[in-house]
Amino acid sequence: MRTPVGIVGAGPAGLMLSHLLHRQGIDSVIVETRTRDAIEATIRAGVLEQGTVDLMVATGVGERLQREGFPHHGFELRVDGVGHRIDLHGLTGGRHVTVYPQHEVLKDLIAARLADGARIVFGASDVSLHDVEAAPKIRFTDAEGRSQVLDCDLVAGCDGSHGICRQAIPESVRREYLRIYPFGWFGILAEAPPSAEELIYARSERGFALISTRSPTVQRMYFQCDPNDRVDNWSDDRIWSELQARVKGDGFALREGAIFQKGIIPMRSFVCEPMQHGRLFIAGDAAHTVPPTGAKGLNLAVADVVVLARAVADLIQRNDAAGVEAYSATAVRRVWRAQHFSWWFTAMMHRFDEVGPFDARRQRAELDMILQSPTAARLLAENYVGQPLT
Ligand code: FAS
Ligand code: PHB
Repeated sequence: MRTPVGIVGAGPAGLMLSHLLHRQGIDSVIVETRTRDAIEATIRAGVLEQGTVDLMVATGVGERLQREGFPHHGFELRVDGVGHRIDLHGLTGGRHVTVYPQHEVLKDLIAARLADGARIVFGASDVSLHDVEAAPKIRFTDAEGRSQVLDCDLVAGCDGSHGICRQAIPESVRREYLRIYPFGWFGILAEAPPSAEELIYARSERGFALISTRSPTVQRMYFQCDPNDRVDNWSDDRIWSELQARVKGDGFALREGAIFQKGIIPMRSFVCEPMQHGRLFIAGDAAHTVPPTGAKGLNLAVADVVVLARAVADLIQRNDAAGVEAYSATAVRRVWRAQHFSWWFTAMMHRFDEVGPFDARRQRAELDMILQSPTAARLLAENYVGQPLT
């Protein structure tokens, strides 16, 4: 098989890239290890920046998002049982976020790609990259067990944080930046009505909690936990009493329900530079991961491929290589901004057992600054809703 752009991975990065290239008349083939059903059932992100929503609407895949997504014009910072609203809309000149599950975004993108006649190879195995410097090839075994070779002009590595593409950038040129946090998030999905109109980010003596949502009947919640803890150490009763303890105050209590999914999410900040080597370009979690506190992961993946799609179109259609040559330098600027914000919000809202009394009080003072200074609150709001996609 031959295609101008071979894409490894059908997550938000790979699917959005294929979609944007298609809209510019450029063919691509996606090679994905998992099945369509598995991808469309993956519980992950839940918050879309305004830029991501605007892009989906502007490129014709936002119809269901506009119908079923929930615009959130603010969120609550709940500190030791007292709620403080962060007015995203007011503090950012009318911008907001939208709650719309990642797997619904993937369903919309896959449906659109297939309707446009795209080639998505689901259920591939033994995926490997070859000669990414000059004449890239993606070798894989398809779902029928046949070994295949995909010749490409360019390869986009959109295979997530545990994929193979990043490793194709030689260690001699690859620089990796890593921060591992001393805690994880215990995440649940529960059949329950919403406990609040907007998301609640809670900081308590017992640690962080996030009260998020998926729909009027399904709620998503997280609490800070020991990263090495085990899910089966936590009965549903123990989970609810822990969540209630972290948000209790001024008479507020969570509306409980049957928990039907639970898992522990590791927390780390990671960046790989450069995000390109020869004719290989990596995007999304393949190049960087953020702690989910700032809800940036999916949105950063989309931002990367907006830059990459334009650069690839310039190269293929106008023989102008400036964009692809500057891809990494362009994309990492936004990546580091989001890395800082995600670290800052995480550091401010989580409990760090190993910090001394000075840092504990300083952390609290930083939070008070957000609660008392509109300028500081605006900084939080602007980063939370995200920068417009260039
Ligand atoms: P993905 O990991 O989504 O996709 C990579 C794809 O590549 C997968 O389909 C995988 O099967 C495939 N693949 C892997 N190896 C392969 C190989 N060798 N060959 C072929 N295919 C291969 N982000 C937010 O913005 N907001 C949130 O609220 C949020 N919450 C999160 C909650 C959780 C629990 C987690 C884990 C993450 C969360 N994130 C959030 C971040 C998350 O959304 C990621 O940033 C996003 O999925 C990144 O998208 P991709 O880069 O496309 O990678
Ligand atoms: C989620 O709904 O999964 C979610 C929301 C906000 C975050 C992280 C995760 O910051």
